[in-house]
Amino acid sequence: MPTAASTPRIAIIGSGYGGAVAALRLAQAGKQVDLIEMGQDWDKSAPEGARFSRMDRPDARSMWFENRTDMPYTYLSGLDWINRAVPYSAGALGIERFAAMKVYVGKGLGGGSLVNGGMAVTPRRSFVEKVMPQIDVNEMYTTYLPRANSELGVAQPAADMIGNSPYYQFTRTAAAQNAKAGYQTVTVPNVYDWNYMRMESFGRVPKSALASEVIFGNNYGKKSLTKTYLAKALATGRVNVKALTEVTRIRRSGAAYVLSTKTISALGAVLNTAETTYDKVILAAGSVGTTRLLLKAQANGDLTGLSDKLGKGWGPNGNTMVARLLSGANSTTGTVQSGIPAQGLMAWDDSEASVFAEIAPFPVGLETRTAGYLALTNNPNTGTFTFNTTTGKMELDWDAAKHAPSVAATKAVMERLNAANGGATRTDMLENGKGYSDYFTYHPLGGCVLGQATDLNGELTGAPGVFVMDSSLIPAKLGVNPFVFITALAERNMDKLLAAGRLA
Ligand code: FAE
Repeated sequence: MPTAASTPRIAIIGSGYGGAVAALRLAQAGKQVDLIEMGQDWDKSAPEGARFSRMDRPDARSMWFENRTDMPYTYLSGLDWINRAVPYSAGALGIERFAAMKVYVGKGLGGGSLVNGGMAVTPRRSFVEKVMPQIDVNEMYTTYLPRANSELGVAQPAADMIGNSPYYQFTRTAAAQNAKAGYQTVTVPNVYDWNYMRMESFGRVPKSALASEVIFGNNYGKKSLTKTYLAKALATGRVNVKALTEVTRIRRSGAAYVLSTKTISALGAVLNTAETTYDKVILAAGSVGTTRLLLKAQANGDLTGLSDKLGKGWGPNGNTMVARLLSGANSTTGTVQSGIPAQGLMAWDDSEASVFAEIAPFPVGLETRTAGYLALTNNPNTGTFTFNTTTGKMELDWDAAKHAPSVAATKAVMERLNAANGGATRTDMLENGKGYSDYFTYHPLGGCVLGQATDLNGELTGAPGVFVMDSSLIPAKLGVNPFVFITALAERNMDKLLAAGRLA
């Protein structure tokens, strides 16, 4: 049915950072939108306090249709002690599995903001100038990054918590070891409410970050998107959330687009399928989700004329995880640990040896004398997604060889820490006895790169009226955790698209 240009039917696919920014800015511009999200609307699924599970007590709310948890640190002392069987259902943490790479993703209204560590870091300008020369970087640093930080509620960690709390002994010990090895320690801003965390430590409010909640969601304290962008967007009354609804196909129909959807119960039973026509479609299903929908549409002939750059420019943001077993005096990391990281080792100069190693907690309730790190690195390699029409699955060519420069850079830093402080890299916590992870990421980036598979505002080449708004726009790496930049880029693109009348 034709609609007047002033009332376009608009769908947003996915409700993470890109989707949440798009929903808010469209609603504020007076547009009605359908926000289609394959995961649960957790605020509706359960009362506050009962939405998410602890890391050490996983249950049906934890994993997205898995029979068992699959945590980044798989073992302790080589024992299969960490992962547990869980009921197969629509939990908050998903894993996209490829031949040699596992991509962790958030599932539900709020996307990755539900399960991530809240680390909200503005990338260094010199590096953004290198990786995204196609944008006006000045505008990002004067307008869009400040706006994103403000809307997301980013704050520096509380000095008293890092300085004195027993929950941050792990970070103090690692910081002292950085200093001894001649490395700089930096604080890592976060969207966790530090006042709330302080009250947790006093026992005045229900514990969340201090009770092993993070990767399966936080019941309190974390300003996930449902408390920031999405709360504002929903308050306009113009955003219609369709939760537990997956877009399975996008195809062109004249000047409009037909989305096929499948709505399920939390246990996975298909409740209905539908086809709905929209004038404008915003893809915000994340790097993997967006690229998969588009490559599938290209392979099936549902969308023609797409760029041959589609699927390219992917990377894991150089993510490499490592743990050191500390030795000697001053090597305790505490029997209690906050789930929210607060500091990192900064050894970044934009060269390929650059490492930003965030000091990661390992809150298992034991003194493990273990310093964990999530290292972000400057890996020169990129990956490519392709769609296999025989299996109907998207494939990714990232492997250990492509990851090797990230491992080498991280290893150089860890060896210097070990040489200065004693201690050794643990090989009893990751898969296959590895000391450095090269097979998973929390930070998938790229696949539908801005200005390559899209125009410079995110409109998909060959498909006018389809816009990409998420982490797939950013090629491969950023040098820091990505959600602040993803948010800022979506703000930029929405400003430009609305001003140009592309969403009218
Ligand atoms: P994302 O947030 O992934 O949202 C995509 C949404 O689309 C999800 O809700 C999906 O369920 C939904 N979806 C996918 N496919 C479909 C479909 N076909 N139909 C309907 N819905 C669909 O996308 N980043 C940081 O900056 N700091 C951190 O501390 C940090 N820690 C992390 C820890 C973990 C465990 C994980 C998994 C990620 C972490 N990240 C962190 C990464 C960050 O959350 C991620 O870069 C962003 O969430 C990506 O934002 P997008 O908008 O691209």
